[in-house]
Amino acid sequence: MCSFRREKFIPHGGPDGGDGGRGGHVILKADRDVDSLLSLYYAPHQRAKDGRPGGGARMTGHDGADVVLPVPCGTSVYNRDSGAFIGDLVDDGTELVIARGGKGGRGNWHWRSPSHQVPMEHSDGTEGEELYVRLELKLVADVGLVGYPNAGKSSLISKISKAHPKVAAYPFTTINPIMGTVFYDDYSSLRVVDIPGLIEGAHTGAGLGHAFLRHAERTKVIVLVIDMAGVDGRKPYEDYRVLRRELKHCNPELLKRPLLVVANKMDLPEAAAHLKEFKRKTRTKPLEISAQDGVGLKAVTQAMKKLCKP
Ligand SMILES: Nc1nc2c(ncn2[C@@H]2O[C@H](COP(=O)(O)OP(=O)(O)OP(=O)(O)O)[C@@H](O)[C@H]2O)c(=O)[nH]1
Ligand SMILES: [Mg+2]
Repeated sequence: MCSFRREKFIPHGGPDGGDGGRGGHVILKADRDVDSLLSLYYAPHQRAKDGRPGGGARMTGHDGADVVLPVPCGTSVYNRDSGAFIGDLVDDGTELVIARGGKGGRGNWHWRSPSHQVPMEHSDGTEGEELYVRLELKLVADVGLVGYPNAGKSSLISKISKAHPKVAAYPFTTINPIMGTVFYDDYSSLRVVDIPGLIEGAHTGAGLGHAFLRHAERTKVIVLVIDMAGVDGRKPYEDYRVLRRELKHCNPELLKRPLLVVANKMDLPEAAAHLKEFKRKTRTKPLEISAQDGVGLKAVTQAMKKLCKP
């Protein structure tokens, strides 16, 4: 504001133009009660409020209100045009300012001096930032279930948590990652994610591809669910090798995580022979379970807990 004090008994009141307020910021805030980016998908243009102009009597204008957009924990923010990584929102409550509001201008009061008593100068505010961002959600879970289609991942998660994904005898029943929470007797809990089935060549796009494996990137432990009965006519130990290879192609870091191998469908008669061969060829000690009958699940959940909290 450029203004001068004019008052009946105050001669030469002098300059008194105040500053403008700053524009609002656009802020993303991780919120554990939000579970998808859907609301931003439908309202992608977000604009914070303008700052208010300064006034006479050295009054500073109001700052513009910020826009705080809740996003799920595990959201990564990238600049859409340059692809540059801007930040991660992992813990509940963390905030990331993605576009700062412009600064307010300065009023003519600032230009006063004994030799410059009628300053008409004032400065304009600056423009706020404007940009396009790409938001990517990587679910934050403690444990990721990885396996071939039909291995029984969904059966397992539905038995150990309250998640109820569809379970059916055809491949690729699960096409989106499903979250479930396992509760323990000591009131602790672990978040488990059921990742859609992987097949050989997933890194080249076969099946549903390996894009979903990014959800495994943030897990502490990976559980490989193997169909030990070989219901779909594959060799279980081959499955194990292929799964490891696909994990490596996706992100070599994944294989450095603690890996828990689970032999599912042990209720079927073929499974025992396969398991013997599996142990010999892979030198692993899989936990034997039957997700369908609920056998051996306690050992799995306990092992998950042990690996997650060393
Ligand atoms: N006999 C037996 N069948 C099982 C067991 N666990 C799962 N199944 C069956 O295997 C089939 C596939 O199970 P799902 O849990 O849907 O397998 P999934 O790994 O989630 O498969 P996708 O979602 O397609 O990747 C279903 O018909 C289940 O009933 C088990 O322990 N024993
Ligand atoms: Mg499934």
